[in-house]
Amino acid sequence: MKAPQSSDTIAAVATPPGRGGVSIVRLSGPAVPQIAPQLLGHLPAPRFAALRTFLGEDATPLDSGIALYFPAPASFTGEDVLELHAHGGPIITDLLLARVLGLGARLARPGEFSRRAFLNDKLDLTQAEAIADLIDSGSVEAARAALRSMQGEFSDAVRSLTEAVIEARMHVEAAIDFPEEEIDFLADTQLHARVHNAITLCTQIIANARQGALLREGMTIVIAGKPNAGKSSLLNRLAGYSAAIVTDIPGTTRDILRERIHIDGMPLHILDTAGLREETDVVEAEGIRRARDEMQKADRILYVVDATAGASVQAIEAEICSLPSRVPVSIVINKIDLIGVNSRYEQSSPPRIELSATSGEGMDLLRQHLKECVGFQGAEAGTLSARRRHLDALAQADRHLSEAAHQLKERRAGELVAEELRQAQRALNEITGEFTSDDLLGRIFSSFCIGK
Ligand SMILES: Nc1nc2c(ncn2[C@@H]2O[C@H](COP(=O)(O)OP(=O)(O)OP(=O)(O)O)[C@@H](O)[C@H]2O)c(=O)[nH]1
Ligand SMILES: [Mg+2]
Repeated sequence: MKAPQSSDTIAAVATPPGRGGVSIVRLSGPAVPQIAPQLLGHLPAPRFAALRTFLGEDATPLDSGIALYFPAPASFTGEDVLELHAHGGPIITDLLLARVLGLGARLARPGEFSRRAFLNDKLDLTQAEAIADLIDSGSVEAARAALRSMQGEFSDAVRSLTEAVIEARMHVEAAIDFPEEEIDFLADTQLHARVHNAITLCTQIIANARQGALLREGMTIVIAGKPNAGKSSLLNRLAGYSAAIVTDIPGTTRDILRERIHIDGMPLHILDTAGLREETDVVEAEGIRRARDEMQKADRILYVVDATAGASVQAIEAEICSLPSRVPVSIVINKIDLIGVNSRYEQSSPPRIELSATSGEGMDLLRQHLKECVGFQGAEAGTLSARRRHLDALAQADRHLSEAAHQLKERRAGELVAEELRQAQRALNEITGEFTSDDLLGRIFSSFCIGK
């Protein structure tokens, strides 16, 4: 599956553009031992920091700095790697890069160093992705989750799940190979236990990975409620500016409004929607239809209620029943300034926050609540940096495993069980990259930055 050793040598600036103390130009590939002497006088001793003059054409000095040589295979990419730590100015860096390109290296494509590390089995796909996530992380929590995945926690979890699936598969395939005993083999409680064990593992990984994906990509929160409840006012408060039109006319908002905000570095996508009621015209009807569409796709719904409307707890709960059942809901009782009560946060089920979008009182409680929803506070030791791609593959594996359990219980159809388990394994292999098309690899690595 993996490509043979690269024949060309790549180079790129590994540090961000601009001025700084140090800039690093990195090279990887078989020509490093030939390029280094022309640039540095001679090849530095492996893994020792060598202070050198970097030589241009005709041995004119370009700069002086540290050279580090990592011979294959003990390097990040698994190939011969040379790092040149020069002074951090754009001109010096460009000169140095041009020099190594002149000596036979070619400019690396985005993510090409990581791709080579992956192809040389230095890291698997989730680890490579975790490096990019670590660099991009917008919060300490996201960085921690990425670090855990980079160090292999996610891959290890997926691998032990794959092992569990393989065990079950071997059991079933043995049953198929000995058809006269098939029924007995498939009735074996040990096999049922194995499949269920795999399902439990899969559920656990999904929970941890889902948290990680939320940290990385942000939760999508839909603000919903009756007209005039103060949904747009709440969006404006969260966004910190007047993004949505607010009036006292019920039915002001019709289109979906989207804002991307950060709470202490945690990304959130907030959507304001049309108030839910028996619509009065076609435009509003379409707005409400879109609101319901977005609610289906949300990670959480903030259901806003006007505190002055005097709705009882039961009445509010009845309203919530019409929302998509799969999506968690938090109740926001808005306009407490009008009834003269203090802000409050009740960690009940569903959670309930009482606030005023106009005065801003209680907004800190809402922010705290949203952070808690992502496991942003407290010990989220298991959270692993993950992407939608991983969640999709895990969901697929979960579906096949459940189907396998069903086939096993209801029909005892060995061939079908084996096929479901095979599909589950395939989905899992896609996560770590043991079974990944070139096309997918291209998409993943091209989203990395150059020099990574
Ligand atoms: N006193 C007070 N008024 C509020 C508060 N929040 C919103 N309002 C007022 O309530 C009215 C409706 O607010 P909006 O934010 O437009 O309500 P909405 O839910 O977006 O309404 P639609 O878009 O029509 O569904 C406006 O006059 C706001 O000024 C609040 O916390 N306190
Ligand atoms: Mg509105």
